[in-house]
Amino acid sequence: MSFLRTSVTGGVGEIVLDRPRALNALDQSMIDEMFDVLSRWGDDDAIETVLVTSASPRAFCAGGDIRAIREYAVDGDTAAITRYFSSEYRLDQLIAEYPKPYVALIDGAAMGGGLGISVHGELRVVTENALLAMPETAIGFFPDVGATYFLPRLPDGVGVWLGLTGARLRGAEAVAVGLATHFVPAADLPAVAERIRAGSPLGEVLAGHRDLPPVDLPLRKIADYFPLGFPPAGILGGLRGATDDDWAQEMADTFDQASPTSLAVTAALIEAGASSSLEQCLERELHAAEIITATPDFAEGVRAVLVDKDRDPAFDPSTLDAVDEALVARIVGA
Ligand code: QUE
Repeated sequence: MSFLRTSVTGGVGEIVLDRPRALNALDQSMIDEMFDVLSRWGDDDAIETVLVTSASPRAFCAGGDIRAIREYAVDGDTAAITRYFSSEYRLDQLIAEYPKPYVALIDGAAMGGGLGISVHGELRVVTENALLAMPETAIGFFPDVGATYFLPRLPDGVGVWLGLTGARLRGAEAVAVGLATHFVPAADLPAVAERIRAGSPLGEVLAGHRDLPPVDLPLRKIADYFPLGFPPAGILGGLRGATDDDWAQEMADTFDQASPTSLAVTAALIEAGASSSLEQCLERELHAAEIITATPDFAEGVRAVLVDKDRDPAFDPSTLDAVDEALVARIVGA
Protein backbone atom coordinates (compact mmCIF):
# COMPACT_ATOMS: atom_id res chain seq x y z
CA MET A 1 0.00 0.00 0.00
CA SER A 2 1.63 3.17 -1.15
CA PHE A 3 0.34 6.70 -1.43
CA LEU A 4 2.78 7.66 -4.18
CA ARG A 5 2.66 6.66 -7.84
CA THR A 6 5.89 7.04 -9.77
CA SER A 7 6.55 6.64 -13.46
CA VAL A 8 9.19 7.52 -16.02
CA THR A 9 8.31 8.59 -19.55
CA GLY A 10 11.17 9.68 -21.77
CA GLY A 11 13.43 11.76 -19.55
CA VAL A 12 10.68 12.80 -17.15
CA GLY A 13 10.17 11.19 -13.74
CA GLU A 14 6.73 11.83 -12.32
CA ILE A 15 5.57 11.53 -8.72
CA VAL A 16 1.80 11.52 -8.24
CA LEU A 17 0.63 12.18 -4.68
CA ASP A 18 -2.24 9.74 -4.18
CA ARG A 19 -3.73 9.85 -0.68
CA PRO A 20 -6.94 11.67 -1.60
CA ARG A 21 -8.86 10.84 1.59
CA ALA A 22 -6.30 12.82 3.61
CA LEU A 23 -5.94 15.53 0.93
CA ASN A 24 -2.49 14.05 0.26
CA ALA A 25 -1.22 14.93 3.74
CA LEU A 26 2.34 13.56 3.86
CA ASP A 27 2.73 10.58 6.14
CA GLN A 28 6.07 9.00 7.04
CA SER A 29 5.87 6.48 4.17
CA MET A 30 5.23 9.19 1.56
CA ILE A 31 8.15 11.25 2.83
CA ASP A 32 10.47 8.23 2.85
CA GLU A 33 9.41 7.05 -0.62
CA MET A 34 9.65 10.53 -2.08
CA PHE A 35 13.13 11.03 -0.64
CA ASP A 36 14.29 7.66 -2.01
CA VAL A 37 12.94 8.13 -5.52
CA LEU A 38 14.20 11.72 -5.78
CA SER A 39 17.63 10.64 -4.57
CA ARG A 40 17.76 7.91 -7.21
CA TRP A 41 16.48 10.14 -10.01
CA GLY A 42 18.94 12.88 -9.05
CA ASP A 43 21.82 10.52 -9.92
CA ASP A 44 20.11 8.87 -12.91
CA ASP A 45 21.31 10.26 -16.26
CA ALA A 46 18.12 8.99 -17.90
CA ILE A 47 16.06 11.49 -15.85
CA GLU A 48 16.18 15.11 -16.97
CA THR A 49 13.16 16.58 -15.20
CA VAL A 50 11.00 15.71 -12.20
CA LEU A 51 7.27 16.44 -12.24
CA VAL A 52 5.13 16.33 -9.07
CA THR A 53 1.35 16.19 -9.40
CA SER A 54 -1.70 15.13 -7.40
CA ALA A 55 -4.35 12.45 -7.95
CA SER A 56 -6.79 14.45 -5.80
CA PRO A 57 -9.11 16.91 -7.53
CA ARG A 58 -9.20 19.02 -4.35
CA ALA A 59 -5.68 19.21 -3.06
CA PHE A 60 -2.05 19.22 -4.08
CA CYS A 61 -1.06 18.46 -0.47
CA ALA A 62 -2.79 19.58 2.75
CA GLY A 63 0.34 19.39 4.88
CA GLY A 64 2.02 16.94 7.18
CA ASP A 65 0.48 14.02 9.03
CA ILE A 66 -0.39 16.26 11.94
CA ARG A 67 -2.94 13.86 13.43
CA ALA A 68 -0.28 11.15 13.70
CA ILE A 69 2.19 13.62 15.22
CA ARG A 70 -0.40 14.55 17.83
CA GLU A 71 -0.83 10.89 18.75
CA TYR A 72 2.94 10.42 19.06
CA ALA A 73 3.02 13.52 21.28
CA VAL A 74 0.16 12.32 23.48
CA ASP A 75 1.91 8.92 23.79
CA GLY A 76 5.26 10.58 24.56
CA ASP A 77 6.88 8.95 21.51
CA THR A 78 9.51 11.65 20.95
CA ALA A 79 11.61 9.37 18.73
CA ALA A 80 8.76 9.06 16.21
CA ILE A 81 8.32 12.85 16.21
CA THR A 82 12.03 13.46 15.60
CA ARG A 83 12.04 10.83 12.86
CA TYR A 84 9.03 12.38 11.13
CA PHE A 85 10.25 15.99 11.08
CA SER A 86 13.89 15.21 10.37
CA SER A 87 12.93 13.11 7.34
CA GLU A 88 10.41 15.71 6.13
CA TYR A 89 12.92 18.57 6.41
CA ARG A 90 15.66 16.45 4.76
CA LEU A 91 13.25 15.97 1.83
CA ASP A 92 12.62 19.74 1.62
CA GLN A 93 16.39 20.37 1.60
CA LEU A 94 16.89 17.76 -1.15
CA ILE A 95 14.26 19.51 -3.29
CA ALA A 96 15.92 22.91 -2.69
CA GLU A 97 19.28 21.51 -3.86
CA TYR A 98 17.85 19.32 -6.60
CA PRO A 99 20.31 18.99 -9.49
CA LYS A 100 17.62 19.02 -12.22
CA PRO A 101 14.43 20.93 -12.94
CA TYR A 102 11.73 20.06 -10.38
CA VAL A 103 8.21 21.10 -11.37
CA ALA A 104 5.16 21.04 -9.05
CA LEU A 105 1.69 21.42 -10.60
CA ILE A 106 -0.62 22.90 -7.95
CA ASP A 107 -4.32 22.76 -8.88
CA GLY A 108 -5.82 22.76 -5.36
CA ALA A 109 -4.83 23.30 -1.72
CA ALA A 110 -1.13 23.40 -0.89
CA MET A 111 -0.62 24.08 2.78
CA GLY A 112 2.16 23.54 5.29
CA GLY A 113 4.17 20.50 4.22
CA GLY A 114 2.60 20.82 0.75
CA LEU A 115 4.53 24.05 0.31
CA GLY A 116 7.66 22.30 1.59
CA ILE A 117 7.58 19.91 -1.38
CA SER A 118 6.82 22.65 -3.91
CA VAL A 119 8.16 26.10 -2.98
CA HIS A 120 11.77 24.88 -2.67
CA GLY A 121 11.62 23.46 -6.19
CA GLU A 122 12.58 25.40 -9.29
CA LEU A 123 9.10 25.69 -10.87
CA ARG A 124 5.71 25.97 -9.14
CA VAL A 125 2.83 26.12 -11.59
CA VAL A 126 -0.53 27.15 -10.11
CA THR A 127 -4.10 27.45 -11.40
CA GLU A 128 -7.12 29.44 -10.24
CA ASN A 129 -7.95 26.46 -8.01
CA ALA A 130 -4.68 26.70 -6.09
CA LEU A 131 -4.85 27.82 -2.48
CA LEU A 132 -1.55 28.32 -0.70
CA ALA A 133 -1.13 28.90 3.04
CA MET A 134 0.94 28.28 6.14
CA PRO A 135 -1.91 27.89 8.69
CA GLU A 136 0.04 26.35 11.59
CA THR A 137 -0.46 29.07 14.20
CA ALA A 138 -4.11 27.89 14.38
CA ILE A 139 -3.00 24.42 15.55
CA GLY A 140 -0.40 25.46 18.12
CA PHE A 141 2.49 24.82 15.75
CA PHE A 142 4.50 27.21 13.51
CA PRO A 143 5.31 27.52 9.79
CA ASP A 144 8.01 24.89 9.26
CA VAL A 145 9.27 22.95 6.17
CA GLY A 146 11.72 25.80 5.50
CA ALA A 147 9.04 28.49 5.72
CA THR A 148 11.25 30.34 8.22
CA TYR A 149 13.64 30.63 5.25
CA PHE A 150 11.25 31.44 2.40
CA LEU A 151 8.75 33.66 4.25
CA PRO A 152 11.23 36.42 5.21
CA ARG A 153 12.40 36.46 1.56
CA LEU A 154 8.97 37.41 0.18
CA PRO A 155 8.14 41.09 -0.48
CA ASP A 156 7.94 43.40 2.57
CA GLY A 157 5.58 42.10 5.23
CA VAL A 158 4.11 39.30 3.14
CA GLY A 159 5.94 36.48 4.94
CA VAL A 160 5.13 37.77 8.43
CA TRP A 161 1.50 38.27 7.35
CA LEU A 162 1.20 34.76 5.88
CA GLY A 163 2.96 33.11 8.81
CA LEU A 164 1.06 34.85 11.61
CA THR A 165 -2.46 34.99 10.13
CA GLY A 166 -2.38 31.80 8.02
CA ALA A 167 -3.86 33.88 5.16
CA ARG A 168 -4.63 31.85 2.04
CA LEU A 169 -3.33 32.98 -1.33
CA ARG A 170 -5.08 32.15 -4.59
CA GLY A 171 -2.92 30.99 -7.48
CA ALA A 172 -2.42 34.37 -9.13
CA GLU A 173 -1.64 35.98 -5.77
CA ALA A 174 0.95 33.29 -5.06
CA VAL A 175 2.70 34.16 -8.34
CA ALA A 176 2.50 37.88 -7.57
CA VAL A 177 4.40 37.43 -4.27
CA GLY A 178 6.83 34.81 -5.63
CA LEU A 179 5.62 31.66 -3.87
CA ALA A 180 4.65 30.29 -7.30
CA THR A 181 6.43 30.89 -10.61
CA HIS A 182 3.75 30.40 -13.31
CA PHE A 183 -0.01 30.67 -13.65
CA VAL A 184 -1.85 28.30 -16.00
CA PRO A 185 -5.67 28.19 -16.29
CA ALA A 186 -6.88 24.86 -14.87
CA ALA A 187 -8.45 24.01 -18.22
CA ASP A 188 -4.97 24.13 -19.80
CA LEU A 189 -3.15 22.21 -17.08
CA PRO A 190 -3.66 18.68 -18.50
CA ALA A 191 -2.15 19.79 -21.81
CA VAL A 192 0.78 21.46 -20.04
CA ALA A 193 1.37 18.28 -18.01
CA GLU A 194 1.26 16.17 -21.20
CA ARG A 195 3.79 18.39 -22.94
CA ILE A 196 6.13 18.18 -19.93
CA ARG A 197 5.74 14.37 -19.87
CA ALA A 198 6.49 14.31 -23.60
CA GLY A 199 9.81 16.01 -22.88
CA SER A 200 9.10 19.42 -24.42
CA PRO A 201 11.55 22.02 -23.11
CA LEU A 202 10.05 23.58 -19.97
CA GLY A 203 10.81 27.10 -21.16
CA GLU A 204 8.75 26.46 -24.27
CA VAL A 205 5.88 24.77 -22.43
CA LEU A 206 5.57 27.64 -19.96
CA ALA A 207 6.47 30.48 -22.33
CA GLY A 208 2.84 31.00 -23.33
CA HIS A 209 1.92 31.38 -19.67
CA ARG A 210 3.32 34.71 -18.57
CA ASP A 211 -0.03 36.48 -18.14
CA LEU A 212 -1.47 36.74 -14.68
CA PRO A 213 -5.15 37.30 -13.87
CA PRO A 214 -5.69 40.52 -11.90
CA VAL A 215 -4.40 40.39 -8.35
CA ASP A 216 -5.70 42.63 -5.64
CA LEU A 217 -3.54 42.12 -2.57
CA PRO A 218 -3.21 45.07 -0.17
CA LEU A 219 0.60 45.04 -0.37
CA ARG A 220 0.96 48.55 1.09
CA LYS A 221 -1.07 47.60 4.17
CA ILE A 222 0.73 44.28 4.50
CA ALA A 223 4.09 46.08 4.50
CA ASP A 224 2.84 48.68 7.00
CA TYR A 225 1.09 46.36 9.45
CA PHE A 226 3.39 43.31 9.33
CA PRO A 227 7.00 44.53 9.64
CA LEU A 228 9.74 41.97 10.16
CA GLY A 229 11.19 41.88 13.66
CA PHE A 230 8.13 43.14 15.55
CA PRO A 231 6.60 41.22 18.44
CA PRO A 232 3.11 40.00 17.52
CA ALA A 233 1.59 42.05 20.36
CA GLY A 234 2.86 45.19 18.61
CA ILE A 235 1.46 44.02 15.26
CA LEU A 236 -1.89 43.22 16.87
CA GLY A 237 -1.93 46.62 18.57
CA GLY A 238 -1.34 48.34 15.23
CA LEU A 239 -4.16 46.38 13.60
CA ARG A 240 -6.61 46.95 16.45
CA GLY A 241 -5.74 50.64 16.57
CA ALA A 242 -6.75 51.10 12.93
CA THR A 243 -10.42 51.14 13.88
CA ASP A 244 -11.54 52.55 10.53
CA ASP A 245 -9.74 49.83 8.52
CA ASP A 246 -11.97 46.75 8.11
CA TRP A 247 -9.14 44.71 6.59
CA ALA A 248 -6.96 45.43 9.64
CA GLN A 249 -9.79 44.35 11.98
CA GLU A 250 -10.28 41.15 9.99
CA MET A 251 -6.55 40.37 10.27
CA ALA A 252 -6.61 41.14 14.01
CA ASP A 253 -9.48 38.66 14.37
CA THR A 254 -7.30 35.88 12.92
CA PHE A 255 -4.89 36.43 15.83
CA ASP A 256 -7.71 35.46 18.19
CA GLN A 257 -7.97 32.06 16.48
CA ALA A 258 -4.26 31.36 16.91
CA SER A 259 -2.15 30.06 19.77
CA PRO A 260 -0.47 33.12 21.34
CA THR A 261 2.64 31.06 22.02
CA SER A 262 2.68 29.96 18.36
CA LEU A 263 2.40 33.58 17.23
CA ALA A 264 5.39 34.57 19.37
CA VAL A 265 7.42 31.56 18.19
CA THR A 266 6.51 32.21 14.55
CA ALA A 267 7.53 35.87 14.65
CA ALA A 268 10.86 35.01 16.29
CA LEU A 269 11.64 32.15 13.87
CA ILE A 270 10.83 34.24 10.77
CA GLU A 271 13.04 37.05 12.08
CA ALA A 272 15.91 34.63 12.77
CA GLY A 273 15.40 32.98 9.38
CA ALA A 274 15.91 36.26 7.52
CA SER A 275 19.66 36.00 8.08
CA SER A 276 20.04 32.19 8.05
CA SER A 277 20.61 29.59 5.36
CA LEU A 278 17.86 27.08 4.55
CA GLU A 279 19.91 24.41 6.33
CA GLN A 280 20.17 26.56 9.46
CA CYS A 281 16.44 27.32 9.31
CA LEU A 282 15.53 23.63 9.05
CA GLU A 283 17.82 22.78 11.95
CA ARG A 284 16.20 25.50 14.07
CA GLU A 285 12.73 24.31 12.98
CA LEU A 286 13.53 20.72 13.99
CA HIS A 287 14.51 21.83 17.47
CA ALA A 288 11.37 24.02 17.69
CA ALA A 289 9.11 21.22 16.41
CA GLU A 290 10.45 18.76 18.97
CA ILE A 291 9.66 21.11 21.83
CA ILE A 292 6.41 22.72 20.67
CA THR A 293 4.74 19.37 19.86
CA ALA A 294 5.17 18.47 23.54
CA THR A 295 3.24 21.54 24.70
CA PRO A 296 -0.50 21.44 25.51
CA ASP A 297 -1.28 24.07 22.83
CA PHE A 298 -0.25 21.68 20.05
CA ALA A 299 -2.41 18.79 21.27
CA GLU A 300 -5.29 21.21 21.84
CA GLY A 301 -4.93 23.04 18.50
CA VAL A 302 -4.83 19.82 16.46
CA ARG A 303 -7.76 18.49 18.49
CA ALA A 304 -9.87 21.58 17.76
CA VAL A 305 -9.01 21.90 14.06
CA LEU A 306 -8.41 18.35 12.83
CA VAL A 307 -9.72 15.81 15.38
CA ASP A 308 -12.97 17.14 16.91
CA LYS A 309 -13.20 19.97 14.34
CA ASP A 310 -15.01 22.29 16.75
CA ARG A 311 -12.57 25.08 15.78
CA ASP A 312 -12.70 26.30 19.37
CA PRO A 313 -9.30 25.59 20.92
CA ALA A 314 -8.63 26.53 24.55
CA PHE A 315 -5.06 27.80 24.23
CA ASP A 316 -3.11 28.48 27.42
CA PRO A 317 -2.15 31.26 27.81
CA SER A 318 -4.98 32.79 25.79
CA THR A 319 -3.44 36.25 25.28
CA LEU A 320 -0.14 37.51 23.85
CA ASP A 321 0.60 39.48 27.04
CA ALA A 322 0.72 36.28 29.06
CA VAL A 323 3.03 34.31 26.76
CA ASP A 324 5.95 32.67 28.60
CA GLU A 325 8.95 34.37 26.98
CA ALA A 326 11.35 31.86 28.49
CA LEU A 327 9.42 29.04 26.78
CA VAL A 328 9.48 30.93 23.47
CA ALA A 329 13.24 31.43 23.81
CA ARG A 330 13.69 27.72 24.53
CA ILE A 331 11.58 26.74 21.49
CA VAL A 332 13.40 29.05 19.06
CA GLY A 333 16.74 28.10 20.58
CA ALA A 334 17.68 31.68 21.51
C1 QUE B 1 -2.77 23.71 9.98
C2 QUE B 1 -2.00 22.69 9.48
C3 QUE B 1 -2.57 21.57 8.85
C4 QUE B 1 -3.97 21.54 8.71
C5 QUE B 1 -4.74 22.59 9.20
C6 QUE B 1 -4.14 23.66 9.83
C7 QUE B 1 -1.81 20.45 8.35
C8 QUE B 1 -2.54 19.35 7.77
C9 QUE B 1 -3.92 19.40 7.67
C10 QUE B 1 -4.74 18.33 7.14
C11 QUE B 1 -5.93 18.62 6.48
C12 QUE B 1 -6.75 17.61 5.99
C13 QUE B 1 -6.41 16.29 6.17
C14 QUE B 1 -5.23 15.99 6.85
C15 QUE B 1 -4.42 17.01 7.33
O1 QUE B 1 -4.59 20.49 8.11
O2 QUE B 1 -0.56 20.45 8.43
O3 QUE B 1 -4.89 14.71 7.05
O4 QUE B 1 -7.21 15.28 5.71
O5 QUE B 1 -1.84 18.29 7.33
O6 QUE B 1 -4.89 24.69 10.31
O7 QUE B 1 -0.65 22.72 9.62
